[in-house]
Amino acid sequence: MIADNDRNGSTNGRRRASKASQKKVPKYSAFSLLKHGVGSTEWPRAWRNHEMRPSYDVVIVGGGVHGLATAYYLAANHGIRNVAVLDKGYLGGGGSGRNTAILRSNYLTPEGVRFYDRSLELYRHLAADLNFNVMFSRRGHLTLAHNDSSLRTMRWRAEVNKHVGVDSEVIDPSQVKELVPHLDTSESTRYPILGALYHPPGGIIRHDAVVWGYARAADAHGVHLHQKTEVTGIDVAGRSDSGARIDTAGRSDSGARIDTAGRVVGVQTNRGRIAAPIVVNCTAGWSSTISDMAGVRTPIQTFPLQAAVTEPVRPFLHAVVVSGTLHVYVSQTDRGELVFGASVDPFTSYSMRGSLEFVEGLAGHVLELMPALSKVRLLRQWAGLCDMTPDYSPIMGETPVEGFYVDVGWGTYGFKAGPVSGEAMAEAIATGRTPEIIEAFGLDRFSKGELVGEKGAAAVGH
Ligand code: PYC
Repeated sequence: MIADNDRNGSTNGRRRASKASQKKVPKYSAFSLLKHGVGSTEWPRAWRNHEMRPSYDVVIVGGGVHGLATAYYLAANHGIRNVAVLDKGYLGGGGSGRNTAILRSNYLTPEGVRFYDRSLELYRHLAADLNFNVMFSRRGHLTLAHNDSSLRTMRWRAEVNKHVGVDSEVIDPSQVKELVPHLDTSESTRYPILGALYHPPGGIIRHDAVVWGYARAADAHGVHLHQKTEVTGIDVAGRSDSGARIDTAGRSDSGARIDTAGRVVGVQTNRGRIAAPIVVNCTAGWSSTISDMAGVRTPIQTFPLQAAVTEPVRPFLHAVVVSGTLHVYVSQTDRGELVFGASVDPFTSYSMRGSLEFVEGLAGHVLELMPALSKVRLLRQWAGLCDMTPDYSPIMGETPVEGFYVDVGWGTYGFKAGPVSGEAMAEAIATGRTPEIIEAFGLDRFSKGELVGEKGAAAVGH
């Protein structure tokens, strides 16, 4: 927790410095577009480069949507501005720029539905909040059922969703056909469509714009964004069993109970050391290696997930379509490209290369769903990294190491949770209390056996 008098810096001098570092951001508007167009003037850079300070109140590791949103809400909601976001590459170069930008809240558990619905709510207002066009497009989300057991899970999800106030219902194949006429809903396919979970609030968004919008707004509040800054170590003071890693039950490698797991005092980076009483792990892909640096073990395995995009075609697909059985999900961007994804690769790896096997499998499955796409050409493919937990829910909040927070283990759900995660992590840090909306996602749930099983809500095969 950060004490009230520390929020803008613990001395008046630091407070003044912090205020001075806030920037008057020119508004993006029709008027400024006209002004810059007519005057041929340069747009100011969206965020600044800063010298790295020797210390910050909060250091956030990971410059994707989670890290940037946490920084933004720390500053905007709680006045905590002496904050640095570190990324070993560039902002949004990890999972935030590699996902398929699908938004939805039709999860299976009440905890999950409530959480992702708050995110959707924040996404709906994000363009206005950040003064940045994030191109949110609410267009409806369909999860197809090709067998009785999926249909049963869809009904279960629909009931939980309605109970929590989220709009979802199971529809039959003729209603599916009305929404997506190009889907093959005949009974002669290998896996006929028996129905679908229809979730009208679901949609897509421009994922890069979300990252840039949060970065620009965080910078305007005085947050420092340091790209090409790799964390190589996390400094922890006062641990009783120095060097041991701590598991979810607070035990060391040797099984001994650790009385004090210590407190975080800073990070080592490729650009030098930074002192900080609070360090937040907002990484994806390398989240377990970063947590390990603080001596905190997380039950996470990392798998690549591949995606691909086609050349643009005339708009014809006005909903997001997911088929877990065929391992495909597809949406059409405003530019007309079709964005596809499939299952996670069947092995743990940190590789982000695409494979021929993936596109061959994808093409076959897409054509089973929409035979009319046989002439459309793929333009690009790529991969991102998914940190899978045993129950397909994230790990959020403070850890046994005082001041070391995690916002990790997102599996294939991370991007859609960005805003609510940032909001909740910022609140946890500012108040020292775990917000109710993330209470179920603590690290200790694994030792207590209180898992939050979300596998049944996965769009992606596993
Ligand atoms: O959970 O909707 C989802 C999703 C789509 C792609 C990856 N995850």
